[in-house]
Amino acid sequence: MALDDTSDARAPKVTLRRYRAVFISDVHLGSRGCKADCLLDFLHHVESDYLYLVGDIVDGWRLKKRWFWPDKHHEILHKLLARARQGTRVVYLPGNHDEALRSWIGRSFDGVRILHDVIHHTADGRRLLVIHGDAFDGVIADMRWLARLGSLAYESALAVNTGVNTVRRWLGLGYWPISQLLKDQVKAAVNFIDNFEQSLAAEARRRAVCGVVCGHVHKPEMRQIEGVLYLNDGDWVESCSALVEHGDGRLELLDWARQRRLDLLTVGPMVRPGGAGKAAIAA
Ligand SMILES: [Mn+2]
Repeated sequence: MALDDTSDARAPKVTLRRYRAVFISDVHLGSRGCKADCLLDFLHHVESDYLYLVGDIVDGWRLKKRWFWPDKHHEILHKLLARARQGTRVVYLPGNHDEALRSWIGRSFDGVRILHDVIHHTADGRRLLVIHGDAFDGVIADMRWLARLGSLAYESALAVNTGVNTVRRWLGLGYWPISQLLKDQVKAAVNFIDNFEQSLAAEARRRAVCGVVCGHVHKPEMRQIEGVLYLNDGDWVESCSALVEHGDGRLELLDWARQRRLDLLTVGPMVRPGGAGKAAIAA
């Protein structure tokens, strides 16, 4: 379903927004969990001077298991890369799901720079470290079996989420993000997110920057941690969120789905209960 202004009467009109910088990550193109319609809608309405692709844009892990590459995923990748030709400074910081790109770090393609991490200078003179963040994921690094367990629990939670919400939709009720709830509990059990946030904040302090922009854990966040700004741009699998910098340096976390009042069940590929595709994976 197309989601431009004319085709969906429920979506409020949005004029083109121009930001100084846009940070997105964890799009997971090539996986069924990717909310492609929502991201296409975002790209339709948002332009920027800088565009940071903060990792896990393409899900190489999924693609290796099974090839899944719908036209919309191709369109997204094409649109993102085309921004560089249109004058946007595009930086791609590969994550763990697109780690194959890490062998190209330091090079440029079609004007898109590929780097491991980068310092972004905001309009109001702050320095922000931009990095995917998987290197600071203590669970993945130290306890792979625990990460796998968490991943399994998370996938089950997503399957339950889809089933519950299909029923809720039949009953005319709204979307209820149970997976977010369950994921929070599952991962809180191993202090996953908390450790991650603390580690990234510590790295920002070590590098003497004002803050850090990252992704990886699929949990949009903007808060101070012991004197540094922790900014997580979220993901396009569940939250459909982006971090943006306004012309004056002000930073804002955009909850795009909420802003556009899109029903999360009607955008993005549907996953049938018990079915053909598990949405998303662990961060
Ligand atoms: Mn990741």
